[in-house]
Amino acid sequence: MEIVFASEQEADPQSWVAALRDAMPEAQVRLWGDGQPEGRADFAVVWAPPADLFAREPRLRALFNLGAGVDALLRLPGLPQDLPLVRLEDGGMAVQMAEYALYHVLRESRDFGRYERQQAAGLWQPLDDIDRDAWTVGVLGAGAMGARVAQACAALEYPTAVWSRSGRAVPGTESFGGESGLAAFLARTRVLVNALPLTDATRGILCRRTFDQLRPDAVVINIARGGHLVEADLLAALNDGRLRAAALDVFEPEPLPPGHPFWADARIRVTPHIAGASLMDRTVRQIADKIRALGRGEPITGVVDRERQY
Ligand code: OXD
Repeated sequence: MEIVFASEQEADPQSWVAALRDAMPEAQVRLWGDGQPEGRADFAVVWAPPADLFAREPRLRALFNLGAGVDALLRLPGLPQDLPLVRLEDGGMAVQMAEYALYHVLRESRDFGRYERQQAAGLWQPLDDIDRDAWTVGVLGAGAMGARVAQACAALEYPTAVWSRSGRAVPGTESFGGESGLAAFLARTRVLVNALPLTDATRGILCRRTFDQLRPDAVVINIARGGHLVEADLLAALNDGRLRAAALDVFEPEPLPPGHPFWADARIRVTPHIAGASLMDRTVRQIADKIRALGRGEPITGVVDRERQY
C-alpha cells in the first residue's frame, strides 16, 4: 500500500511523513514532489494539495484531509467526482476551539478588558456582578467542534443553545434546527459562536440580517471560515452599536492582508487561524485506523457527503 502526503501550506511536511511511517509501518509513505515514481498511491493525506495531484495520482482510493473543513478541497479543479473525501473528525481541535470560544465568552461577560484598562489607570473599581442570564451563548453548528464548544460554555452555566440544519441535540444545551428554528435561536443569543462548515448554504451567514436578530450588545466569535462573514456588515454593526465586539480567527483571504481595517480595530480580536490546530499524533492515529478499516472492507466515519458539502 502506498500513501502520498501532499500539502502546499504545511510548514514541516517531513514530520507528517515520519509520523505516518511510524503509525503505518506496513505502508510506503512518500512526500509529494520528492522525486520518487508517481502514479501508484492508494491514499493521499492532504492539506491544501496541488491541483495536479489527481492527474498524477490516478489510482487514489480515498483522500484524507488534515482538517475538519473541506470547503477548499471541494473547490479544487480536477477533484474526481467519485473519490471519497474523508475529513478529520477531531484531531484534538475541538477542545482547543472550546477554549478559544470560552476565553472570549469569559472576557466579554466578566469585562476583563475593562479591568485591564482600569489597572493601566491605577483604578481599583469592582464592576457589577455577572448576570449569566444576560450572557446567553448560541453556537452555530452541532458537529464535533460546535458540540464541544457548547458543552464547555454550558459547563460554566452560560445558558447555551446550538443551531444546526438538522436540529441535532447536544446534551446540556437547547437545540434549534433548520431555517424555521434560526430566528428563535438568534433572538435568544447574545454571544454567537460560528462553528459551521462552509457550504453554499452557509457562506455569508454572519451578515447584517443575522446580527440584527441577536440580543442587544452582542458578540460574534468566528472559528469556522472567513467566507461565513460579510466583513462590511460586521464593521457597520460594530459602528452603530448593534454589536459590542468580535473575535475572529479565520479570514478570506488568509493571511489577513496588511492594512486591513480589522487589524487596528480595538473592538475586534484577530488571531491567525489558530483556534483549533490538528495535533499530529491524534490526527495520524485517526487516519491510520481509517485506512486499516478500509483495507478490511469496513465502513468508516467522516466521509464527506458531496451534496451537503461537509
Ligand atoms: C480545519 C481547520 O478545517 O483547521 O480543521 O481550519
